[in-house]
Amino acid sequence: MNNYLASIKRCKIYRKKILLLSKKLSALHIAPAFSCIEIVDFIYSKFINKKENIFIMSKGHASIIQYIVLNEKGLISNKELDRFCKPNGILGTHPDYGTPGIYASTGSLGHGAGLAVGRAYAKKVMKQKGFVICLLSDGELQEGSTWEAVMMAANKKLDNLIFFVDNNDFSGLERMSVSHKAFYPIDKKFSSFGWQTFKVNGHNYNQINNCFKKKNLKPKVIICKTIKGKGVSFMENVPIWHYRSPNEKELITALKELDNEK
Ligand SMILES: Cc1ncc(C[n+]2csc(CCOP(=O)(O)OP(=O)(O)O)c2C)c(N)n1
Repeated sequence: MNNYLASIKRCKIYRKKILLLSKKLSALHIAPAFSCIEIVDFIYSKFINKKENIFIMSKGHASIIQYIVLNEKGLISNKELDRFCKPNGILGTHPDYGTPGIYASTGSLGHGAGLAVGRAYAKKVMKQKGFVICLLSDGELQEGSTWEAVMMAANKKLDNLIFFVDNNDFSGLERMSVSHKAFYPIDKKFSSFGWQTFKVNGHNYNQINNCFKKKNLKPKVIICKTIKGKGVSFMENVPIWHYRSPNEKELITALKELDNEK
């Protein structure tokens, strides 16, 4: 099976696992996770198979997809996954440094970019191999700290740094294109700071992969156009699913939809 089809297959399984977990838990942030599933899957299949690469999930509220992938890789046990957000469990709503496979505590939006730049710079200073990859939500681009990090990365010529922006156009309950018109075009903001930019469909493995055909010469950002809640029709672009969990009937409908998806 080629990489594209294998990714589609894995992502369908991840979506179903998240939906099934939502029966036991209410703090899952399903739509934020569904929007970046293909991106996280790409990052883990392409980069995190190499020890020297580091991934920081800056949009920490979507942690469940990172935990699911780490569970697939055997770093997080089924028992811990079942105890997500429960007393005595190690998995919080937001990722914590020290949890197996987690390199930074995130969740306070706007902090992951600075942490990633610091790590990438440290790699340069210490002459270490590998990339630092950071996944940001588009809402995080409202944070000044993100842009301080973007400037620093360009100044230090961090060609070992890759940002993915999950551009689902929602920040919480609001559409960015309505509430923050000046925010677009995002790629131009990054290129004006000296970054190499790409724009892709963030649900398409091949399009994301194409951004890696050439060698990195400067910090790279991939603006991924995505759909919040992608994969379940009644969740797509419906703000309430930022934090809501489905009831029994909705869960059955959602699982059926994923099963029938081509
Ligand atoms: C600094 C900070 N302010 C507020 C919040 C509360 N919060 C959690 S998610 C969210 C918005 C989510 O929108 P976005 O960041 O674009 O993520 P996505 O749409 O991908 O879920 C907010 C405001 C937070 N986690 N951190």
